[in-house]
Amino acid sequence: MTSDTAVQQPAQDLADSILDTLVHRIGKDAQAARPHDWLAATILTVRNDIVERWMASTKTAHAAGAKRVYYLSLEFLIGRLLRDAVTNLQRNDEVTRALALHGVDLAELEEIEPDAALGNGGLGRLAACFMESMASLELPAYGYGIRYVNGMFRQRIDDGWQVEMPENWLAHGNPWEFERRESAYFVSFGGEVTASDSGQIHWSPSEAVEATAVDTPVVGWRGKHVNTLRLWTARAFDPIKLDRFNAGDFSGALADQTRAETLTRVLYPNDSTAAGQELRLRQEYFFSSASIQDIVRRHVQYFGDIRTLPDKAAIQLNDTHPAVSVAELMRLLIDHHEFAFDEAWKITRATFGYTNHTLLPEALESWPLPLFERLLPRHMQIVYAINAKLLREARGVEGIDDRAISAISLIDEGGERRVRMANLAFAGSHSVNGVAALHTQLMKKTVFADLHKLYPTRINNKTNGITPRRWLQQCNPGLTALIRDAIGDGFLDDAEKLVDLDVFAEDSGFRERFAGVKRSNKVALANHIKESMGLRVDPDAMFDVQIKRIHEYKRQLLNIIETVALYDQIRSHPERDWTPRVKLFAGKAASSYHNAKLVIKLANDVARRINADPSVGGLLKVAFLPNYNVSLAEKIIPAADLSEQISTAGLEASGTGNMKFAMNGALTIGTLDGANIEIKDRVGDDNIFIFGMTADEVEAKRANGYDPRSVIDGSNELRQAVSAIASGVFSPDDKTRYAGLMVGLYEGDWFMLAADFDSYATAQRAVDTRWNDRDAWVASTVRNVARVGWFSSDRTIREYAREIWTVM
Ligand code: 4GP
Repeated sequence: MTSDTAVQQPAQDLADSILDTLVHRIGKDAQAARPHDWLAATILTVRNDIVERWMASTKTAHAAGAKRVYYLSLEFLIGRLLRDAVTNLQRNDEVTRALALHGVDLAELEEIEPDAALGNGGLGRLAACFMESMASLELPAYGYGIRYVNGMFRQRIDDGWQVEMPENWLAHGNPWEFERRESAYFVSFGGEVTASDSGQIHWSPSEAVEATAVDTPVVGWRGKHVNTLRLWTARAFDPIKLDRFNAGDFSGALADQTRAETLTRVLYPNDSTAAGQELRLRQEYFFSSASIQDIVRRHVQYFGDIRTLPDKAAIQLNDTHPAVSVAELMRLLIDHHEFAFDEAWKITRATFGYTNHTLLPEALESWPLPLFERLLPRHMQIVYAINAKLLREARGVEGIDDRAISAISLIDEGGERRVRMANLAFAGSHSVNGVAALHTQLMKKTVFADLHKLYPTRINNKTNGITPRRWLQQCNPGLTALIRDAIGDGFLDDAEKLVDLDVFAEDSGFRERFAGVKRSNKVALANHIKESMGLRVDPDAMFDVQIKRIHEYKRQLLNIIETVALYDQIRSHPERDWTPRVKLFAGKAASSYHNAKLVIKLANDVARRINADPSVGGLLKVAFLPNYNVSLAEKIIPAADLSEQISTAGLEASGTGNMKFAMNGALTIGTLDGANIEIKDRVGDDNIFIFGMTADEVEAKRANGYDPRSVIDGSNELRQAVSAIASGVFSPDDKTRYAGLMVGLYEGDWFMLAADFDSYATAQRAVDTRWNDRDAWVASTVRNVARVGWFSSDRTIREYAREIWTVM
């Protein structure tokens, strides 16, 4: 056999298998097959390989009696899976060649795979990175969540406005998943709790749904280990009531089924209406209960004694959404396993860990007590019992006064009584962590100050990370190949080895190749922008990017106002040597978040005006790319030159986009917020553009009375930009569209855009200067890539594994 045929052989075998799958599983022949058929056939074929590794992983974990990690999250923003699986199995070339034998292009198939968007933003994407890292580090782990039929909405931009369309990722079925009918549990709601004479507690619920497991394999790097993402789907106990059906009441006959299906129908809605709130709490309990029942069942089956649960299971609560799990485990231990309260509490605390992802007050979940009690009467009793114990403990601690007691309490007594989920998660966990150093420090000082006084060793930090497989290797193959040429393969297994690249910042030949990779990524993105929105952008201009959820604290508005100011400047001083820039925005706004939606419209209005103005022609372009999701991020990030991380200091818990950009050779312009601080510490002050107030300065300014009006009036550029927007320069069709938004800046400016504006604009001009020194710019970008290997989620997961879960 020549070496050529040796290479060809597996591809031919694989091509045969894919065709066989196409015919026998999909029921099409090669002539009739549509791209989605080839996609399904390819996934199903690759999946065979994965399933074998999956079973082997499970058997090994069993045989070793290994402790398992359970990551409970209402969100998993996993994105597309084919490229992830094929790269992690290192079968890219083989699959490409096999499909080519059928005249099919793997890259085209990858593009039509739906983007699984079972999450809103940061904490959901983090969960997906963590799942991949846990598999890569060969830690036996399960992710538990909900299999939403409709994930994050699809964003359409109509005349500049966001329009939310349902996302239908399951339209063509989902070849990755396995439904496990045998793994089903009842999850109950409502009813009443009674106690027998002997004190035996009995909960008679008024309603029950069935939770069925649907499993997706998660392939680790080099395919050495495969874990499970177990998502629950809801079914009515009695799917159709035949008596009603026969009586002609068709919708009544199906009412239970509809009610059950609603539970797992959509990614949690805004909790602005009472009905929405109830659904959200139902979703939280539904998936928590099913997951805890599954964990307890598995433990008893393998290890017999439930007392050893904390030795064999570490349950991590991804924010407070699964916090009711604490009460659910207590219920099972007390009511089903007949433990005394204190012993149940000991087991529970030793098993749970809780991660907080935001200090924003509106995101701290609490449930109206009557609602909680109506839906979960037994859990309400347990919450009261936990609270009694907690407050007894607190009363004995020096320095804890009545004010502190009421802050520690699981029940918020100010106004309408509410159950505080963060306090429940905190009390029920042995570890409570923040997601970046500053955030953790602020947790201790603000929201959890009193709980921290009570349990001073419980709060710890685990700075976030990103998986370098998806966020470097897969999304940026050009850069990955260049790095391999320079420093070898080691960084693929240990991202911290990227540091070997540092010396190449000094190598002009390398810098040129590095810049060449960036340029071709920019050409690819420019083509995508041209095709998707008809806008031509120059790949030689600086790509200045802000992509993330649209939120006032993230300050897209600051960026837009600075863009308007720059536009003014370019027109007023056309003789200056302006740096050509393309300002790119993308992100979704919560459907009920009025100001965020207005910011999207403003970005689009500003873009329309600037892009049509020949006087700034090649110097400034603005684009708002619709429907931001994981796949779009994978296209944009490798092509970015400048990464905008400009939140009001103290408000962005960590950020993970900031890490992805730096790892792909973009320089950051940012505030001293979240993980930006740690990025700065690693890349060095010369390789990042920091501006604005620190978190302490923000706090002090707020305390001392901040007067935005005087700040705006004191800054020419800012005042002019604000007044242009307010007076309708960018909205001639509705001149007052932005008046309110701008008045908001004058009268309150809670997020302190005005206070940071001048410093931001100055930093932007420093960016221009550096850009114009090409060698210095590219050297800085190389140093960014070299120095951010620490932000691999492998490092983060190792820290969780050693310090919280004790599984390493
Ligand atoms: C996000 C935080 O806003 C972000 O800073 C952080 O990087 C991410 O979690 C992961 O820790 N929070 C959320 C949320 O997504 O829903 O609160």
